This record gives sequence, structure tokens and C-alpha cells, in this order.
Amino acid sequence: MEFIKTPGWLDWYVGPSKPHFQLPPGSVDAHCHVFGPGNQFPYAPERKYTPCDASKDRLFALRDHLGFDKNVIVQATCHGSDNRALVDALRTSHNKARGVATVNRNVTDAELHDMHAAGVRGTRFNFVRRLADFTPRGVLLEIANRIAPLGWHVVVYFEAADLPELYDFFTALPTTVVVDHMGRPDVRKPVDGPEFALFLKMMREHSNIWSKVSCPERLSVTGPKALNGEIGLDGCTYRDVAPFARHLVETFPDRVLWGTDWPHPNLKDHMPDDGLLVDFIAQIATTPELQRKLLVDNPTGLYWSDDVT
Ligand code: 0GY
Repeated sequence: MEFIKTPGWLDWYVGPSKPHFQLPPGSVDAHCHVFGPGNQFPYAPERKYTPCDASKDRLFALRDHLGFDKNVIVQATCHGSDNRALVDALRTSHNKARGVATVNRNVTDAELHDMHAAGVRGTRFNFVRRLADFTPRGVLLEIANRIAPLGWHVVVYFEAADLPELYDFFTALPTTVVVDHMGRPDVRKPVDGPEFALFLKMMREHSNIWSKVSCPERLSVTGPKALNGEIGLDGCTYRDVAPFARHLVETFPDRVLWGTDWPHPNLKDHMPDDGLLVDFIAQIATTPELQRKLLVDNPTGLYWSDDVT
């Protein structure tokens, strides 16, 4: 089946630079996607966008180029609850990828166990309205209770303005809860202002809640340019996002994850050079210990804890 990309769709950056930042051995890119290829793994009929194909082979080549050891592949909404592309990538990754699937209430126990055997360790609930249709909270809670005995966690994606309404639901979930992209703060607002304060309170008062300090390219208003107008030359990019991510890394060093978000769905203005995104890590995790926790210890513990080596 032939799929036509959403008009204006930006493909990933071709020929990303080699990062200057030296990733610690065993680093995990803990948020990235595979899309299709559509002729092998068709996009879901209910999808809100049609991406470019972004195969597992491309993803694994990027992993090696950037210097990561492993990936956590997150099911994107364009595949709905059809996790075949994800599971195929996991099964052929030689234990170098784990996954976060999207499941609905009709999923069988046998399907859950098959996904677990392939390397799925979580399920994703998406509250971003442009991406996913509404699912009743009761249904989501039912799913959370089904996946909890497998040791899986829940990944949640939402926009900061919706947190007050979602707060009680998130804090009642029975599993570890991982928030995508810091809960999408509006980075024009102060890092010590009331909006981000609610997110910080949720993390402070609920030790099962984690955050990905990812997606500066998605959250930034100033863009990738450093103060001197150059991109990345002084190692300072996406400087409006850095204070939010750094604050989380320093306050909750054992509950943060980092990922590229390759192939960067739905970016409208610019496509980041993934090498420069890796360089951004040095601005938000400023000591070797914080870097090791963010990139190695935290994701390995969450996704490879049952690994027998
Ligand atoms: C991301 C962000 C986006 C898309 C999805 O599942 C998805 O379609 O997550 C977005 O458009 O903000 O994390 O990949």
C-alpha cells in the first residue's frame, strides 16, 4: 500500500554530525520511533498524520553513528495500537532495543506476554489532542492495572496546560509513570513560575513519576542558535529549554531519561541535526555522574532490569 506524507512533513536530518559530547559507554536513546515502512507495516486508519517511512535499519544506523548502545522505541500514534513495526524492530535488535507499546482494552493476556517476550516494557497514554482521540480514564486505568503485573510502566504524553486536569489521574496510576518531554512546558514562562511548579510538585510528591528531559527542538522558541547566532559552535543550543531540563536532572537525578525523538514527527520549522541534539546533553547534565545516571543507569534499570547477561 502506498502512503502519501502529510503536506509539509519534514524528513529527518540527512548526514547528522558526530557529537562532540562523549556519550558514556552503555548510553541509551530512550525515546525514538520507527515508522513503517508503510508497505510492510501499514499506518493506522485512525492516524492524525502520515509520516515518512523511518525504518529500524535507519534507526539502528543512527544509534551507532551517534555512539549510543541501545534504543527505547516508543509506539507513535501513526501506528495506533498496531505494534507490529515496533515488535519487529525489538525482535531483530539483538537485545539492544526495548519498547513502549500502545494497547487498547481488547488486548489479550497472550498478546501482552508476546510483547513482553519481544522486549516491550511499557504502554503509552497520549493526551495530546492533535495526535490522539479521547479514551475514557476508566479504560486507561483498566489497561494500567492489566500491565502492572508484568512490571511494565505507563508513559504519558500531554501539554503543560492540561496538567491541572490530569494531575489526579496521573498520581493515582499503579505503576511507574514516565512523562514525555517534561510535560511540554511553555519555555517562554519562567522555570520557577507556577506552571512548571505544578510539574515539579508532582515529581517531588510522587516518587514513581519520572520525566524524559527530551525534545528541546520541539519545545524551543529561540531555536537551535546560540547567542552568537551560530548553530552549536559554542556548544550552546536551544538555550531557552536548557534551564527546565537541567533543573529536572539536578533535582531528580535518578528519575530522568533522555532521547533523540528521531525521526522527529510533526516538526514544522526546522529539523534538528541529531549530533547537535546529543551535544545539548552537556548543558543539562553537567557532571559525569549526572550524565551516567541520565544516559546509562536510569534507562538500563527501567528497561533492562530483568536482563541476564
Ligand atoms: C513525539 C512527539 C509527537 C508525536 C508522537 O506518537 C506520536 O505521534 O509522539 C508530537 O507530534 O509531538 O514524542 O514523538
